[in-house]
Amino acid sequence: MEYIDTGYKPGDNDLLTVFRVKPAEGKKFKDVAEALAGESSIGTWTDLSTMVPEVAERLKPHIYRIAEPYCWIAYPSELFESGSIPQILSSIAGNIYGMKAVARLRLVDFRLPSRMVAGFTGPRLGREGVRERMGIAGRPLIGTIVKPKVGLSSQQFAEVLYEAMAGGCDIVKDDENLTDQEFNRFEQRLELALTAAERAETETGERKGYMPNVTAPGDELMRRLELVKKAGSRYVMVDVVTTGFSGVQMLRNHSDGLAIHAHRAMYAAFTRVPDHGMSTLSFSKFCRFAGVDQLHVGTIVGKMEGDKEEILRMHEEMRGDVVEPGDRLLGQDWGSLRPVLSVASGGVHPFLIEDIVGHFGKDLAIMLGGGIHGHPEGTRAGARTARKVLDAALRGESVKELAEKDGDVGKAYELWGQKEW
Ligand code: RUB
Ligand code: CA
Repeated sequence: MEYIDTGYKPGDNDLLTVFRVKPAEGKKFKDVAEALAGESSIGTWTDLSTMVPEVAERLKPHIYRIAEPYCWIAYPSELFESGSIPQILSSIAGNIYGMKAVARLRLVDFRLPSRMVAGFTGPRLGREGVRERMGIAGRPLIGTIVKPKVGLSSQQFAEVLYEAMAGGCDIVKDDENLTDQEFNRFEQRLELALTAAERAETETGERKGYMPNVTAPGDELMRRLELVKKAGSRYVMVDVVTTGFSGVQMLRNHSDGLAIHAHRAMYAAFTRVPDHGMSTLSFSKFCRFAGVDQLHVGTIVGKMEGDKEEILRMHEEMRGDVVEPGDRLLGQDWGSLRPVLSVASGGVHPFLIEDIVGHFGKDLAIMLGGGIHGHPEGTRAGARTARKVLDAALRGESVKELAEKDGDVGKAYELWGQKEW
C-alpha cells in the first residue's frame, strides 16, 4: 500500500475528491483504491525505474479516508494545470473509469484548493450580472424554449419568440439541437429573433433576452459568437457537454459582455447510472469554474431525472461563496468566482411553478417549453399564464383560485392542473 494514509490531514493546497468504487470481481477495495489513486496521478500498474523518489514523495496522492464503497483522495495541486478543465478531468476523471480493476466508479464530488480556484475567472456576469442586464430583481426570470425543438423556419421561429415575449417571457432560447440547419439558418434566425425581441421590448416596456445556440465545432463556435456579439444580443447559449469544456472556456474568454446560458444535453450519459461516471453535482461545479452565467440544474418536479437532495446541493454550489463540506461531500470555497443562476427546466407546466419556487426560492430562472406552447390558446396565452401563475405564487395566492377566475389560467389548468411526472 503506497497511498492509503488515513492519518493524513489534507492540506490547503490539496485537490480533494470522493469516489464511489465498486471493485471488479475478485478485487479488494483497498487495492482498487490504490490503483485508482495511482492511475489518476503519478502511478501506473508496475513500479518504475524512472520514478524519481523526491518526485514520488512530493506529488503522491493520499487516500485519507475510506468508508466503503467510498474513498477520499487528496492530490497535491502541483499535479494540475490550474485553469484547465480538460487537464483536471484527464487526471481525476480520466483513465480510471476504464481500468479492469473497477466494475463501477463514480466521481461523487471534488474540491479545488484556493490556489487552483484563483486560476479560473469563472462567470463574467454571474447571477447578479444577469439580473442587472435584464433589469429583474426579486423574482425568478421566466422563459421558454421555442417548440417544436427543430423544424420551424427562421421566420416562424421569430414569430413564436415574439408571441412568448409579448405574453410575458423574459428570456427565450433555441433548443439544444437547433443550430444552423437548412430549414432555419443561424444567421437569419439571429437577425429575425433579435428584431422580434426588440419589438416585444418596445411594446411591453420590459427587457427581453434571446439566447442563440452557438453550439458547433470550435472555429464555427467562435465565428457564431462574433456574429452574436455584433448583432447586439444580451445572451449567447451553448450545449456545454457536446461542445466540451475547452470550447466553453474559450467561449467564456471571448464572450465580452454576453451572458452565457449553459444547456447540459448529454450530461446524463455519464451522470445517470448512480454508481458510475460522475455526479451531476461534480459536472455542475465544473460548469461554474468554466464560467457559464446560468446553468440547467433540474426541477425536482419536472420530466427529467434528478435526486432532490443533489439538485438542491447543486443550487447551493451554483450560488454560494463558501459551501461547507457535508458528511460525504466536500463543498467548495469559490473565492472571488461569481455565482451562477440556476435554471429549472424540463417538463415544467405552470402548475409546477409554485413547487419549484418552494424548493429553490426566488433566485433562479424557470423555463417552460411545452408548458407554454401547449396552451390551448397558443404561445402568447401560455406565456401570460406562466407569468400570472408565477406572480400569484410569489404573492402566496392560491393558483387554484386563480384558475377559477382567470380564463388563460383556467384553460391551462384544465389541461395540466393534475399533471405530475
Ligand atoms: C425543456 C427543454 C430542455 C430541458 C432539458 O422543454 O427543452 O431541453 O430543460 O432538461 P419542455 P434539463 O419544457 O417542453 O420539457 O433542464 O434537465 O437539462
Ligand atoms: Ca430542449
